[in-house]
Amino acid sequence: MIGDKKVLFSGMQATGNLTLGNYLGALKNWVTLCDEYECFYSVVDLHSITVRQDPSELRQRARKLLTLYIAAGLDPKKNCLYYQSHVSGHAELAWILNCFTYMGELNRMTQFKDKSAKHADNINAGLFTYPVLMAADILLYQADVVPVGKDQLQHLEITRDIAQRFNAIYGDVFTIPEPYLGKTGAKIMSLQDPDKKMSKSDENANASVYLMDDPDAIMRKFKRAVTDSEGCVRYCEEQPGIRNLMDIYGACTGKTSAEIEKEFDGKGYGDFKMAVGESVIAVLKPLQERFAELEKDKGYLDGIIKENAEKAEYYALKTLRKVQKKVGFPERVR
Ligand code: ATP
Ligand code: LTN
Repeated sequence: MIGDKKVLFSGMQATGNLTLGNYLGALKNWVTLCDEYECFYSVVDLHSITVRQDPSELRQRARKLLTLYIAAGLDPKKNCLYYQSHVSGHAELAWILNCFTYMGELNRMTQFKDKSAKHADNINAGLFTYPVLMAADILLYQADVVPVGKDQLQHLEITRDIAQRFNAIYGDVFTIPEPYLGKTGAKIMSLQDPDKKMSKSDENANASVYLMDDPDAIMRKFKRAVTDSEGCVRYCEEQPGIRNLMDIYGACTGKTSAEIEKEFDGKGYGDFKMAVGESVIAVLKPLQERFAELEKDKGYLDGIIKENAEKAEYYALKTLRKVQKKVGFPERVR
């Protein structure tokens, strides 16, 4: 708890361009959580180097992601938005937690198996201990809740195991985090294959709408979106493509599927796709404008980055000092 609020932690990697899925499924909902929770959202750049990165590109992407957090509506006065690499406690706690994590546990992580198959030429120890760093992120802030996608639930489970193991030895040091299962956003599917999640690492650019796409690109992608064969706008099992477009339209306009069916009664896919494209453009336009303004204001952003890192560091150090004492490191003489 911080004050009378529970703590929420989440992070995103600055790899790839954010998609409409990331926005409607995560960011848009994050914006609503700061009244109820004390929120920390990190750009997890330490995690990013588990895969080889071009340094200047990584730096640019990280700044872009942090700017996007704000452009999407996360108020940096109410949410702590910061770079993981600016708070050294993440790496320090990760080291300690490494000594409380078993090889066997890490061997079971499916993301490690997937990523090592994908990057067979660079199966580094960081990739293997990635979940321990993630545990450190979460435990450092004594987070109560962690909003994550399904693919990260296994990492949250190991975080809980590590925290419980540590607490069993040293007493109540860490809060045991829960996955955040509150009002989650729509799961947005690929525009080219509605059985697959829209994902920023998809190689087919037509499969995803990126948050920075211009109106022409957005309309083009929706016109090309894979639809079904019934020819009508109806929310049903047999029409995964149309269902996905209805989810997107609903998330952008606030309309229910019944309202959408009524609105497009007697109309074909063409009209509907145009309307979906326009609704997405209307949602992304203010975000893009705000992003452009923020990018120009270097001084403002730098100020936010510094202030938020200091705030994160304050809470991180509180936990780290406690942990260091518990494991038996000598006290600091000031
Ligand atoms: P990658 O392709 O690199 O795995 P991703 O686009 O799948 O990335 P993540 O970085 O894993 O996205 O996830 C960031 C957040 O966005 C998570 O909270 C996740 O649940 C959410 N998210 C990602 N894709 C979608 C989607 N298609 N629909 C809804 N939410 C999504
Ligand atoms: N592994 C996560 C990103 C991530 C994270 C975290 C999410 C790193 N640390 C802590 C929640 C809490 C991912 O790839 N989506």
